[in-house]
Amino acid sequence: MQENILQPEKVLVTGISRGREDFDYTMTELVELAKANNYDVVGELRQNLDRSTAAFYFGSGKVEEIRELADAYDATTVLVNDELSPSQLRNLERETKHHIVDRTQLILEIFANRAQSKTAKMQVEIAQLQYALPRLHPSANKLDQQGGGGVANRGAGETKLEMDKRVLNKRIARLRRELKDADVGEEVRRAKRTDKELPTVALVGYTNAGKSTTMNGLLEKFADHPETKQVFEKDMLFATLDTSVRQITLPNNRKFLLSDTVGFVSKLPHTLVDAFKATLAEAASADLLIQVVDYADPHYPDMMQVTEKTLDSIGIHDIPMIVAYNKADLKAGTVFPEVNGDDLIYSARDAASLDKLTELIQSHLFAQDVTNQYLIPFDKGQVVDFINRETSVENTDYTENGTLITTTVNPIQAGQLRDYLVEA
Ligand SMILES: Nc1nc2c(ncn2[C@@H]2O[C@H](COP(=O)(O)OP(=O)(O)OP(=O)(O)O)[C@@H](O)[C@H]2O)c(=O)[nH]1
Ligand SMILES: [Mg+2]
Repeated sequence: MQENILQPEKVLVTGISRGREDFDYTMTELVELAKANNYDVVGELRQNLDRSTAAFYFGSGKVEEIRELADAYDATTVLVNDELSPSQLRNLERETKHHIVDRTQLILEIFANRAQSKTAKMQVEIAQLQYALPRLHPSANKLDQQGGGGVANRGAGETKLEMDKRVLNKRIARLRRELKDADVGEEVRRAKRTDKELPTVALVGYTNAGKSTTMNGLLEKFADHPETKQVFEKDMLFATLDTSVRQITLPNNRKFLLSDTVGFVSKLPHTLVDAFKATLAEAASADLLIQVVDYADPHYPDMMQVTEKTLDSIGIHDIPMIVAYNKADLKAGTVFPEVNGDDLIYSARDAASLDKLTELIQSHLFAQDVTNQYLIPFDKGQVVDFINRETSVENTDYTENGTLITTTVNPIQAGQLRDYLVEA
């Protein structure tokens, strides 16, 4: 293996409180995001301030302090905990004499580094271009507080700006067209086509909560084919950027589709949420959501709030949800697996936990199933085949009048088999 001779870039982590209770948590998370992007965090600077200032984001006096601290620590870049306006970004860069990266840009960089599939790459690029668009500026050296730039300032610079904007807009439009052709939903539809009306379950939640590990655990136990591909799981932020869909067939022959998708983080840039709508659409069409929570992280209540808010912002409401409190093995003294209504305390690495999760999924998806007895005449072999293949058979008897089968069926199958029903 080649040794990495590149020294990680040294950064200073900064932010203002805005009177928010989750300030501490978002600052801690900013450090994690910085590490995820291979930055070396050498210092931190916080300011208690209720509102950001239009020109500098920070209040008076702080900008000078940032410059001195960054110099003292030999930091090349200053990370800021919020998305900055174009003018705040320019002004801060000029006054601190350091490269400024705001939270949005940092998250965009991580996504860009992680993106593997063509679709993920296109989605990230759209988000990056949309971030860049309002930040193109012809007079980067001029102090301006409102970001307007001024109409009096017409000249060669502005012409170039217009041209740059046109190029970016054209690129965005082209990527959008290509994305539409690539059709992110294709994998899902393919799975649905071959398997008729299978119910779908989507794993959602904060990044690094254990969604992919949960999916792999269920696949190992119940995948339709032994060779069904596992999904990528890793202890890092945003390991998953694409949606994967797999079929699960339970021992009682009940089937459903399970999907794993991109995780959330606090202050997820709206350009990214927008760009990833197609990827997240799978969760939007699910019959059941499993919100995976990292129960071992002390900040898990904040993370749940962010998840609920993000789901809401992408238009996901009113889908039944199991809340699955994961990594119970890392939380000393926790008894697991434990079911409490629709909630589960579990570990994605524990077989008994996965059984409990499966029971919960079944109780949601198959609540309308009924157990019936059917009498199938001997000349209707294909009906017996259908029952054996598609339903959950409990008992089969061969009588004079045909095959007598006791089985559990869903409402659609009950309709299809109506003619053979033996009334109780
Ligand atoms: N100890 C322990 N570790 C777990 C458990 N579940 C997941 N992990 C670990 O947590 C890390 C993140 O798991 P992933 O499944 O990749 O998390 P994810 O929710 O898919 O994360 P993103 O794809 O980044 O959104 C991995 O290192 C897993 O091995 C668990 O129950 N116990
Ligand atoms: Mg994942």
